[in-house]
Amino acid sequence: MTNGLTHIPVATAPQTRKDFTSDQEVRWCPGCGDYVILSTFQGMLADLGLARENTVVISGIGCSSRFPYYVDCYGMHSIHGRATAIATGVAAAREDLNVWVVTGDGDALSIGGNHLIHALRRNVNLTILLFNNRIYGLTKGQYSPTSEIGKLTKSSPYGSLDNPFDPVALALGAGATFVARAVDSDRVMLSEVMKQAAQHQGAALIEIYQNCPIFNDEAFDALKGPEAAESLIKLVDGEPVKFGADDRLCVVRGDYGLEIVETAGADPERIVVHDAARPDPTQAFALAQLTDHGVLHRAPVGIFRDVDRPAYDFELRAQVAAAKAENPRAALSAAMRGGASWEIA
Ligand SMILES: Cc1ncc(C[n+]2csc(CCOP(=O)(O)OP(=O)(O)O)c2C)c(N)n1
Ligand code: SF4
Ligand SMILES: [Mg+2]
Repeated sequence: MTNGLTHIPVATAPQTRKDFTSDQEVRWCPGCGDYVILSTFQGMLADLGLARENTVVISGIGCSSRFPYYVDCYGMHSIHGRATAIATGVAAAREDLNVWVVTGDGDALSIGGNHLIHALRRNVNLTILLFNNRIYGLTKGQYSPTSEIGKLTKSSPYGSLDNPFDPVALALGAGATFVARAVDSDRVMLSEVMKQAAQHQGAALIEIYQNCPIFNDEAFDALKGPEAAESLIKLVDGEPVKFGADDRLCVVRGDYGLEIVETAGADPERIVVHDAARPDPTQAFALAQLTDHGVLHRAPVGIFRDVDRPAYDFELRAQVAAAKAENPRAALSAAMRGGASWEIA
Protein backbone atom coordinates (compact mmCIF):
# COMPACT_ATOMS: atom_id res chain seq x y z
CA MET A 1 0.00 0.00 0.00
CA THR A 2 1.27 3.53 -0.77
CA ASN A 3 2.28 5.67 2.21
CA GLY A 4 0.91 9.22 2.52
CA LEU A 5 3.94 10.36 4.54
CA THR A 6 6.66 9.44 2.04
CA HIS A 7 7.25 13.07 1.02
CA ILE A 8 7.28 14.54 4.54
CA PRO A 9 10.70 15.28 6.10
CA VAL A 10 11.39 13.44 9.36
CA ALA A 11 12.44 15.09 12.63
CA THR A 12 16.17 15.41 13.20
CA ALA A 13 15.88 14.46 16.92
CA PRO A 14 13.45 12.34 18.96
CA GLN A 15 10.29 14.25 19.95
CA THR A 16 7.87 14.03 22.86
CA ARG A 17 4.29 15.16 23.41
CA LYS A 18 5.66 18.37 24.98
CA ASP A 19 7.26 19.37 21.66
CA PHE A 20 3.76 19.58 20.18
CA THR A 21 2.24 21.42 23.19
CA SER A 22 1.84 25.17 22.62
CA ASP A 23 2.02 27.88 25.29
CA GLN A 24 -1.65 28.80 24.80
CA GLU A 25 -4.12 28.44 27.68
CA VAL A 26 -6.57 25.65 26.83
CA ARG A 27 -10.09 27.07 27.02
CA TRP A 28 -12.40 24.09 26.96
CA CYS A 29 -14.82 23.32 29.82
CA PRO A 30 -13.57 20.99 32.58
CA GLY A 31 -14.24 17.37 31.61
CA CYS A 32 -14.60 18.10 27.87
CA GLY A 33 -13.61 15.13 25.69
CA ASP A 34 -11.49 17.47 23.56
CA TYR A 35 -8.69 17.38 26.19
CA VAL A 36 -7.97 13.68 25.82
CA ILE A 37 -8.13 13.88 22.03
CA LEU A 38 -5.62 16.75 22.13
CA SER A 39 -3.10 14.96 24.33
CA THR A 40 -3.49 11.73 22.33
CA PHE A 41 -2.89 13.68 19.12
CA GLN A 42 0.20 15.43 20.48
CA GLY A 43 1.68 12.12 21.65
CA MET A 44 0.83 10.46 18.35
CA LEU A 45 2.58 13.25 16.38
CA ALA A 46 5.71 12.74 18.47
CA ASP A 47 5.57 8.99 17.70
CA LEU A 48 5.15 9.65 13.97
CA GLY A 49 8.54 11.37 14.09
CA LEU A 50 7.90 13.93 11.35
CA ALA A 51 9.36 17.43 11.31
CA ARG A 52 7.17 19.77 13.36
CA GLU A 53 7.53 22.55 10.80
CA ASN A 54 6.05 20.22 8.17
CA THR A 55 2.91 19.51 10.18
CA VAL A 56 -0.20 21.69 9.84
CA VAL A 57 -3.59 21.54 11.57
CA ILE A 58 -6.51 23.40 9.96
CA SER A 59 -9.87 23.80 11.67
CA GLY A 60 -13.22 25.50 11.06
CA ILE A 61 -15.28 27.08 13.85
CA GLY A 62 -16.56 25.43 17.03
CA CYS A 63 -15.17 24.36 20.40
CA SER A 64 -13.28 21.54 18.71
CA SER A 65 -11.93 23.97 16.14
CA ARG A 66 -9.85 25.77 18.79
CA PHE A 67 -7.52 22.78 18.48
CA PRO A 68 -4.80 24.41 16.29
CA TYR A 69 -4.02 26.98 19.03
CA TYR A 70 -2.93 24.19 21.34
CA VAL A 71 -0.71 22.19 18.99
CA ASP A 72 2.78 23.59 18.51
CA CYS A 73 3.06 23.31 14.73
CA TYR A 74 1.65 25.34 11.85
CA GLY A 75 -2.10 25.79 11.93
CA MET A 76 -5.13 27.82 11.00
CA HIS A 77 -8.40 28.44 12.85
CA SER A 78 -10.29 29.22 9.68
CA ILE A 79 -13.88 29.81 8.54
CA HIS A 80 -16.98 27.88 9.61
CA GLY A 81 -17.28 24.75 7.46
CA ARG A 82 -14.36 25.63 5.20
CA ALA A 83 -11.47 23.74 6.82
CA THR A 84 -11.49 20.92 4.27
CA ALA A 85 -11.51 23.42 1.37
CA ILE A 86 -8.56 25.35 2.81
CA ALA A 87 -6.71 22.13 3.62
CA THR A 88 -7.27 20.96 0.04
CA GLY A 89 -5.40 24.05 -1.19
CA VAL A 90 -2.58 23.52 1.31
CA ALA A 91 -2.20 19.83 0.41
CA ALA A 92 -2.31 20.58 -3.32
CA ALA A 93 0.37 23.28 -3.05
CA ARG A 94 2.77 21.43 -0.72
CA GLU A 95 3.44 17.72 -0.93
CA ASP A 96 5.94 18.03 1.95
CA LEU A 97 3.23 18.86 4.55
CA ASN A 98 1.42 16.47 6.87
CA VAL A 99 -2.05 18.04 6.71
CA TRP A 100 -4.71 17.51 9.41
CA VAL A 101 -8.24 18.90 9.54
CA VAL A 102 -10.06 19.27 12.85
CA THR A 103 -13.78 19.82 12.60
CA GLY A 104 -16.99 19.31 14.61
CA ASP A 105 -20.25 17.61 13.67
CA GLY A 106 -21.82 21.00 12.96
CA ASP A 107 -18.78 22.42 11.19
CA ALA A 108 -18.23 19.33 9.01
CA LEU A 109 -21.77 18.20 8.34
CA SER A 110 -23.99 21.32 8.39
CA ILE A 111 -22.31 24.33 6.81
CA GLY A 112 -19.27 22.30 5.70
CA GLY A 113 -21.03 19.22 4.35
CA ASN A 114 -20.37 20.12 0.74
CA HIS A 115 -16.63 20.70 1.22
CA LEU A 116 -16.30 17.52 3.25
CA ILE A 117 -17.83 15.19 0.67
CA HIS A 118 -15.80 16.69 -2.16
CA ALA A 119 -12.48 16.40 -0.30
CA LEU A 120 -13.34 12.74 0.33
CA ARG A 121 -14.51 12.14 -3.24
CA ARG A 122 -11.35 13.69 -4.67
CA ASN A 123 -9.17 11.75 -2.24
CA VAL A 124 -7.03 14.72 -1.22
CA ASN A 125 -4.05 13.63 0.92
CA LEU A 126 -5.23 14.88 4.32
CA THR A 127 -6.52 13.42 7.57
CA ILE A 128 -9.83 14.67 8.94
CA LEU A 129 -10.62 14.36 12.66
CA LEU A 130 -14.38 14.82 13.03
CA PHE A 131 -15.17 15.48 16.70
CA ASN A 132 -18.72 14.24 17.03
CA ASN A 133 -20.35 15.36 20.28
CA ARG A 134 -23.77 15.28 18.56
CA ILE A 135 -24.40 18.95 19.46
CA TYR A 136 -23.29 22.49 18.64
CA GLY A 137 -21.08 23.15 21.67
CA LEU A 138 -19.67 26.62 21.01
CA THR A 139 -23.04 28.23 20.34
CA LYS A 140 -24.48 26.74 23.53
CA GLY A 141 -26.26 23.55 22.68
CA GLN A 142 -28.36 23.53 19.52
CA TYR A 143 -29.04 20.13 17.91
CA SER A 144 -26.68 19.11 15.12
CA PRO A 145 -26.84 16.82 12.06
CA THR A 146 -25.80 13.89 14.26
CA SER A 147 -28.24 14.51 17.14
CA GLU A 148 -30.86 11.82 17.63
CA ILE A 149 -34.49 12.33 16.56
CA GLY A 150 -36.44 13.93 19.39
CA LYS A 151 -33.39 15.79 20.78
CA LEU A 152 -34.55 18.44 23.20
CA THR A 153 -32.53 21.65 23.01
CA LYS A 154 -33.25 25.37 23.22
CA SER A 155 -33.60 25.40 19.42
CA SER A 156 -35.77 22.27 19.38
CA PRO A 157 -38.02 22.60 22.45
CA TYR A 158 -40.47 20.03 21.06
CA GLY A 159 -37.75 17.63 19.94
CA SER A 160 -35.66 17.60 16.77
CA LEU A 161 -37.43 16.12 13.74
CA ASP A 162 -34.22 15.61 11.72
CA ASN A 163 -32.95 12.14 10.85
CA PRO A 164 -29.25 12.08 11.84
CA PHE A 165 -26.31 11.51 9.52
CA ASP A 166 -23.91 8.69 10.26
CA PRO A 167 -20.54 10.29 9.39
CA VAL A 168 -18.99 6.88 8.65
CA ALA A 169 -21.75 5.90 6.20
CA LEU A 170 -21.66 9.39 4.67
CA ALA A 171 -17.89 9.18 4.10
CA LEU A 172 -18.18 5.71 2.59
CA GLY A 173 -20.96 6.95 0.32
CA ALA A 174 -18.73 9.82 -0.83
CA GLY A 175 -16.08 7.29 -1.89
CA ALA A 176 -13.63 7.90 0.98
CA THR A 177 -10.64 5.58 0.87
CA PHE A 178 -9.97 5.52 4.64
CA VAL A 179 -12.83 5.66 7.14
CA ALA A 180 -12.61 4.94 10.86
CA ARG A 181 -14.34 5.60 14.16
CA ALA A 182 -12.94 5.82 17.69
CA VAL A 183 -14.10 6.88 21.15
CA ASP A 184 -12.36 9.81 22.92
CA SER A 185 -11.66 7.82 26.11
CA ASP A 186 -9.86 4.94 24.37
CA ARG A 187 -6.48 6.60 23.87
CA VAL A 188 -4.76 3.45 22.65
CA MET A 189 -7.22 2.80 19.84
CA LEU A 190 -7.49 6.50 18.97
CA SER A 191 -3.73 6.88 18.68
CA GLU A 192 -3.37 3.74 16.56
CA VAL A 193 -6.19 4.76 14.22
CA MET A 194 -4.68 8.27 13.86
CA LYS A 195 -1.28 6.82 12.93
CA GLN A 196 -2.78 4.54 10.32
CA ALA A 197 -4.88 7.38 8.93
CA ALA A 198 -1.80 9.61 8.66
CA GLN A 199 0.05 6.92 6.74
CA HIS A 200 -2.85 6.48 4.34
CA GLN A 201 -2.27 8.25 1.03
CA GLY A 202 -5.45 10.17 0.24
CA ALA A 203 -8.34 11.47 2.33
CA ALA A 204 -8.81 9.76 5.68
CA LEU A 205 -11.74 10.48 7.96
CA ILE A 206 -11.89 9.51 11.63
CA GLU A 207 -15.16 10.08 13.44
CA ILE A 208 -14.34 10.56 17.13
CA TYR A 209 -17.16 10.21 19.65
CA GLN A 210 -16.44 13.16 21.94
CA ASN A 211 -18.28 13.89 25.13
CA CYS A 212 -19.59 17.41 25.76
CA PRO A 213 -20.39 17.36 29.49
CA ILE A 214 -22.06 20.77 29.34
CA PHE A 215 -24.59 20.42 26.52
CA ASN A 216 -24.80 16.69 25.71
CA ASP A 217 -23.41 14.81 28.67
CA GLU A 218 -23.48 11.02 28.71
CA ALA A 219 -24.15 10.80 24.96
CA PHE A 220 -21.60 7.98 24.73
CA ASP A 221 -21.84 6.50 28.23
CA ALA A 222 -23.20 3.19 26.93
CA LEU A 223 -20.02 2.81 24.88
CA LYS A 224 -17.69 3.34 27.85
CA GLY A 225 -16.86 1.53 31.08
CA PRO A 226 -18.03 -2.00 31.84
CA GLU A 227 -20.92 -1.82 29.34
CA ALA A 228 -18.53 -1.29 26.43
CA ALA A 229 -17.87 -5.00 25.91
CA GLU A 230 -21.52 -5.50 24.99
CA SER A 231 -21.93 -2.33 22.95
CA LEU A 232 -18.69 -1.72 21.05
CA ILE A 233 -18.12 -3.87 17.98
CA LYS A 234 -14.34 -3.68 17.54
CA LEU A 235 -13.35 -4.19 13.90
CA VAL A 236 -10.05 -6.02 13.54
CA ASP A 237 -8.76 -6.56 10.03
CA GLY A 238 -8.72 -10.23 9.04
CA GLU A 239 -10.67 -11.31 12.16
CA PRO A 240 -14.27 -12.54 12.48
CA VAL A 241 -16.51 -9.75 13.81
CA LYS A 242 -17.43 -10.90 17.33
CA PHE A 243 -18.11 -8.95 20.51
CA GLY A 244 -19.68 -9.16 23.97
CA ALA A 245 -18.39 -11.07 26.97
CA ASP A 246 -16.45 -14.12 25.70
CA ASP A 247 -17.44 -13.16 22.13
CA ARG A 248 -21.03 -14.08 22.90
CA LEU A 249 -22.33 -12.15 19.87
CA CYS A 250 -21.22 -12.01 16.26
CA VAL A 251 -22.10 -10.36 12.95
CA VAL A 252 -23.38 -12.64 10.19
CA ARG A 253 -24.47 -12.12 6.60
CA GLY A 254 -28.25 -12.19 6.50
CA ASP A 255 -30.51 -12.22 3.45
CA TYR A 256 -30.50 -8.42 3.07
CA GLY A 257 -27.54 -7.15 5.05
CA LEU A 258 -25.70 -7.88 8.25
CA GLU A 259 -27.31 -9.20 11.42
CA ILE A 260 -26.20 -9.62 15.01
CA VAL A 261 -26.77 -13.12 16.44
CA GLU A 262 -25.56 -15.33 19.32
CA THR A 263 -22.21 -16.82 18.33
CA ALA A 264 -23.12 -20.20 19.81
CA GLY A 265 -25.93 -20.73 17.32
CA ALA A 266 -24.32 -19.01 14.29
CA ASP A 267 -23.37 -20.78 11.07
CA PRO A 268 -19.54 -20.27 11.02
CA GLU A 269 -19.65 -19.85 7.24
CA ARG A 270 -21.85 -16.76 7.60
CA ILE A 271 -19.80 -14.96 10.26
CA VAL A 272 -18.33 -11.82 8.69
CA VAL A 273 -14.53 -11.62 8.53
CA HIS A 274 -13.48 -7.96 8.49
CA ASP A 275 -11.55 -6.88 5.40
CA ALA A 276 -10.84 -3.14 5.40
CA ALA A 277 -8.88 -3.35 2.13
CA ARG A 278 -11.82 -4.77 0.18
CA PRO A 279 -12.22 -2.53 -2.89
CA ASP A 280 -16.04 -2.79 -2.82
CA PRO A 281 -17.32 -0.58 0.07
CA THR A 282 -20.58 -2.54 0.46
CA GLN A 283 -19.50 -4.58 3.48
CA ALA A 284 -18.01 -1.52 5.24
CA PHE A 285 -21.28 0.33 4.59
CA ALA A 286 -23.31 -2.59 5.98
CA LEU A 287 -21.11 -2.61 9.11
CA ALA A 288 -21.78 1.13 9.52
CA GLN A 289 -25.53 0.34 9.54
CA LEU A 290 -25.06 -1.60 12.79
CA THR A 291 -24.67 1.75 14.58
CA ASP A 292 -27.71 2.56 16.68
CA HIS A 293 -28.50 6.18 15.87
CA GLY A 294 -30.91 6.86 18.68
CA VAL A 295 -29.43 7.35 22.11
CA LEU A 296 -26.30 5.36 21.24
CA HIS A 297 -26.21 1.84 22.64
CA ARG A 298 -24.23 0.02 19.97
CA ALA A 299 -21.54 1.06 17.51
CA PRO A 300 -18.77 -0.55 15.47
CA VAL A 301 -15.37 1.11 16.02
CA GLY A 302 -12.00 0.77 14.30
CA ILE A 303 -11.04 1.04 10.65
CA PHE A 304 -13.99 0.35 8.34
CA ARG A 305 -12.13 0.94 5.07
CA ASP A 306 -8.52 1.41 3.97
CA VAL A 307 -8.01 1.10 0.22
CA ASP A 308 -5.53 2.47 -2.30
CA ARG A 309 -6.62 5.01 -4.91
CA PRO A 310 -4.55 7.80 -6.51
CA ALA A 311 -4.63 10.96 -4.38
CA TYR A 312 -5.97 14.11 -6.06
CA ASP A 313 -3.10 16.40 -5.10
CA PHE A 314 -0.44 13.99 -6.42
CA GLU A 315 -2.28 13.70 -9.74
CA LEU A 316 -2.81 17.46 -9.87
CA ARG A 317 0.88 18.21 -9.35
CA ALA A 318 1.81 15.66 -12.04
CA GLN A 319 -0.68 17.22 -14.45
CA VAL A 320 0.64 20.74 -13.80
CA ALA A 321 4.25 19.58 -14.24
CA ALA A 322 3.39 17.86 -17.53
CA ALA A 323 1.57 20.95 -18.82
CA LYS A 324 4.51 23.17 -17.82
CA ALA A 325 6.92 20.87 -19.59
CA GLU A 326 5.18 21.44 -22.94
CA ASN A 327 6.04 25.08 -23.73
CA PRO A 328 3.75 26.90 -21.25
CA ARG A 329 3.95 30.27 -23.00
CA ALA A 330 2.66 28.79 -26.24
CA ALA A 331 -0.16 27.06 -24.39
CA LEU A 332 -1.21 30.26 -22.59
CA SER A 333 -1.08 32.37 -25.71
CA ALA A 334 -3.08 29.73 -27.64
CA ALA A 335 -5.69 29.76 -24.90
CA MET A 336 -5.89 33.58 -24.93
CA ARG A 337 -6.25 33.75 -28.71
CA GLY A 338 -8.24 30.53 -29.15
CA GLY A 339 -11.71 30.04 -30.57
CA ALA A 340 -13.38 30.83 -27.26
CA SER A 341 -12.49 34.56 -27.32
CA TRP A 342 -14.25 37.44 -28.99
CA GLU A 343 -13.48 41.01 -29.89
CA ILE A 344 -16.09 43.46 -28.70
CA ALA A 345 -16.86 46.02 -31.33
C1 LIG B 1 -21.03 31.47 8.93
C2 LIG B 1 -21.31 31.09 10.35
N1 LIG B 1 -22.50 30.56 10.67
C3 LIG B 1 -22.75 30.21 11.96
C4 LIG B 1 -21.81 30.39 12.93
C5 LIG B 1 -22.13 30.02 14.36
N2 LIG B 1 -21.48 28.80 14.78
C6 LIG B 1 -20.26 28.83 15.35
S1 LIG B 1 -19.72 27.31 15.81
C7 LIG B 1 -21.15 26.61 15.24
C8 LIG B 1 -21.40 25.12 15.35
C9 LIG B 1 -20.33 24.40 16.08
O1 LIG B 1 -20.70 23.05 16.26
P1 LIG B 1 -19.68 21.89 16.02
O2 LIG B 1 -19.05 22.01 14.69
O3 LIG B 1 -20.39 20.63 16.30
O4 LIG B 1 -18.50 22.18 17.08
P2 LIG B 1 -18.45 21.99 18.65
O5 LIG B 1 -18.58 23.37 19.22
O6 LIG B 1 -19.57 21.10 19.06
O7 LIG B 1 -17.09 21.38 18.88
C10 LIG B 1 -22.01 27.54 14.69
C11 LIG B 1 -23.33 27.24 14.12
C12 LIG B 1 -20.56 30.93 12.53
N3 LIG B 1 -19.56 31.10 13.42
N4 LIG B 1 -20.34 31.27 11.26
S1 SF4 C 1 -19.27 23.36 25.43
FE1 SF4 C 1 -18.97 21.14 25.34
S2 SF4 C 1 -17.67 20.80 23.54
FE2 SF4 C 1 -17.51 22.96 24.10
S3 SF4 C 1 -15.70 23.08 25.43
FE3 SF4 C 1 -17.51 22.88 26.74
S4 SF4 C 1 -17.69 20.69 27.11
FE4 SF4 C 1 -16.33 20.94 25.33
MG1 LIG D 1 -20.35 19.45 17.95
